[in-house]
This record gives sequence, structure tokens and C-alpha cells, in this order.
Amino acid sequence: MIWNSKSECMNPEALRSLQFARLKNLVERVYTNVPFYRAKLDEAGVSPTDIKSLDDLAKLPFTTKDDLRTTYPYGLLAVPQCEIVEIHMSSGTTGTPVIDAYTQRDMDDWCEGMARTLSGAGATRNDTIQNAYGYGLFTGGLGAHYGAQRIGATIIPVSSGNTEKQLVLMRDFKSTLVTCTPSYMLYMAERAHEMGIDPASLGLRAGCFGAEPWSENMRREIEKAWNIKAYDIYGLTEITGPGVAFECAEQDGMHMNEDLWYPEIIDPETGKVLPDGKKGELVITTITKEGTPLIRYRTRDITLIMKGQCGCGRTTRKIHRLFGRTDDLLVIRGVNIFPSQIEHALMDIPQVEPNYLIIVDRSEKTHLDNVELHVEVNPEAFSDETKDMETLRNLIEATMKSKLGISLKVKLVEPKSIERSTGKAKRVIDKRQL
Ligand code: DLL
Repeated sequence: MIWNSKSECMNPEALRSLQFARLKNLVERVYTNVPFYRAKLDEAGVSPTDIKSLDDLAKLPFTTKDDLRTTYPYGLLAVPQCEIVEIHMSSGTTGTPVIDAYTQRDMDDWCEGMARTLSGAGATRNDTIQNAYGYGLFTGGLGAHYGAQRIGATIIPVSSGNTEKQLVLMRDFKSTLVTCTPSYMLYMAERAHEMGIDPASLGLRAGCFGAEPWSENMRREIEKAWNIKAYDIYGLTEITGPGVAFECAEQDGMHMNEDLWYPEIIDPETGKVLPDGKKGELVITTITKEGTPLIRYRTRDITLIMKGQCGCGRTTRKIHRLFGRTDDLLVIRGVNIFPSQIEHALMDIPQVEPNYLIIVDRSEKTHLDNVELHVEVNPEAFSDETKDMETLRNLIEATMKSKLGISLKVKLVEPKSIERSTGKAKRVIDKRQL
């Protein structure tokens, strides 16, 4: 289902000229209305008249999360505050929140982005969408809600948590689609089994999952447990929320809604723009945004823009499933590792569950980093025989060593002993005082 074929299947040249017109307008708007951007552009020696083609975007300075924090709460507003109809916020890890402020037009774009996203998963007005993303300041809940409303589906705004009720609602209202974090979807399957319900019997058809890193293997687990299609969806608070990019029926990369949010990939070290197909940091410019527009926002998310055209008919470019973040990169004894790589390696071992916790610490004596990986053994493989568990532990340690090149200590833990989250799962505890 293509929600808006006029925009999503545009001839690439027409799309580029639309993006350029929008970019030019954006640069003029922020230069005139946002003192922060005027100063930033002046400092970089660029003026709005220097923007003569899309390539000139590279002349503009980046915006970082720190810029958003130092201008909190309203320092990046590009319209009078009476134009703002809603705000959202994410707390991040350092405590100072990052906000997004929307005008009515920004809300329309958000609804549009999410309507396209849900349609990518095949949703129509005939669907019953159970929305288990958290409602409130987090963009997941209301974002999915607005999108579902736009396509005219029946929404069950249950929010995250209350797992037994989720399962009852799925059964009673015959939900066809679920929206939540991938880890919560797996947890709900586990609870269903405990309650004697086979999740695959509930009749769901699909789900839109995002807001946290997950892997291809985790997709397979979810699809198998629920007998559904699991679609990857991407977005971030600073850039409106979910709806920025989404998977279509091909399930191979996420279409960027690039008529609204323009993507670039840069080398995170040098800041240089990389060609399509090369992996780097995703940078987004909000070309239609009115409330808190951002120029070249460094997302810290690592992906690549995929080459070639998608079989679904959309012409918007796709980004690859996220590889990780530049800032959750764990540097362990000099080796760069993303938690997603550990997850990936783990999922090839059938005796363990996709629930894990990475604990990093530094020895006071040797000053060397130590990693302890807590892994849940699945109930069938769990055994009281120390020898069996020892063999499994050695197997995991050897797999990690060969796939990631580091030695880590594995601790096998009982099924269901790692804390579950109804929102974003916490996978890493870094105790090093770096
Ligand atoms: O998580 C928005 C969202 C809600 C996206 C619901 C998808 C579904 P934030 O809380 O600001 O916003 O977190 C944004 O989460 O920069 C990524 O690092 C990560 N993230 C989001 N989607 C994905 C995904 C929402 N599909 C941050 N895969 C982003 C991996 C994701 N990571």
C-alpha cells in the first residue's frame, strides 16, 4: 500500500528540485528568525544566497545534540510561540531534555510521515492498530496514534506496559497490527506463553517496530513467535519522531520521507559527505519544518543510503537498517564494538534467548576493560548439569572471540531473569569512569 504515490513515487529529478526549493526557503527562514542560526551561519561565512543547489547544503554547519541542549527550551524556535500547537521531548542519557516544537503544519507532516509508515506495513482503514508505544512526551505513542488516525484505522491507544491487558485486547478486538518496541513485542510473546496463549493464534498480521536497535535475527524471532510480518521503522524526537523512514513490503531498508526530511551520510570523523552506498553517520535537514527546524542535524546513528530502486515502486531513497550509534560504540581494549554486533552473534546460537546485558568495567589493578555478558538460556536448553552449561558457556565465549575479536566473560543466567522493559530495552551497563 503506497499512501501518497504523488510524493513517494516522484520522478527523482522533480524530487531533487522540490528538495532544493524547500532547502532554500528553510535557510532563509532560519537566518531571519533564529538568532542561533544567524550567528552560526555568519560564523561559517555562509549566507542564504550562497545556496544555489542541493550540493551547497554541504557548506552549511552541522547542528548537534549539544546545540539543542544549550538552547533548551525554546532557543531554536523559528516562529512566534503562539504558532506552536504541541511539544515533545526525550530525556536522553545526560538529563537535559531535547525538545521538538510543532506548528499545525509540522503536525500535518508528522501525520503524513506516519501514515506512509503504517501503509508501508500494509495498514489500511480496515485495520485495528494496537498502539503499545508509550504515550506522552515520547514521540512513539502519539506519533503512531496520529498516523493511524490519518489512515482511518481503528486505534487501540493502550500505551506501553500492562502486558496481560495487551493480550486480552488483541484477542477481544482482533487487533491486526501492533506498534511497539521490538523488545516489548518479544516480551509480550513470552508472557502470552506463560498465560497459556499461543501468540501466533491471536491473528495479528503485522507490526511496526523501532525506537531501539534490533537485528535481522530478532525480526525473525518476532515473525515466528507471532506469525506476523515485522517492519522496521525509524525516527527521532529532534526530527519530529517516528515516520522519518520506514520499511515497505520488501523489508529491505527503510524509505526516507526525503521530501520532508533530507538525508546525508557523513564520515563522523571528518564531517565529509559520503556517496550513497557508504556507511557513516546519518545527518538530517528538516526541509519543511516550521517550529524547530534543524539544519544538518547529526543523528549519531550509523547507516548508509542504499543504491538502486526499490521493487515496491517508491522512488524515495532507502537507508539501511541501523548499524549502531557513534556514541553507543563500546571501545573495549581498543576494539570498537556495537552492542548490535554482540546481539547478532548471539542470535546464531539456538540455545540462548535474545535477552542479554553487557556489563563493562575496568580493572583497578590492570586498568584493562572487562566485559561480562549476561545471556539468558532458553528454557529447553537450560540444565542443572554444570557440565552442559559449561559447554554452552565455552561455545558462546568462542563465538564472541571469533566474530568480534575480543575475549569476554559469559555468565549464563536463568530464563526470564534479565529485566524486561515495556519501552526501550537497556542492553549496556558501562561502569567505567571514562
Ligand atoms: O525513538 C522515535 C521513534 C518512536 C522511532 C517509535 C521509531 C518508533 P527518540 O526517543 O528520540 O525517538 O530516540 C531516537 O532511537 O536516534 C536511534 O538511535 C534509535 N532508533 C529509533 N528507531 C530505530 C530503529 C524515537 N528502527 C533514537 N532501529 C534514534 C534502531 C532506532 N534504532
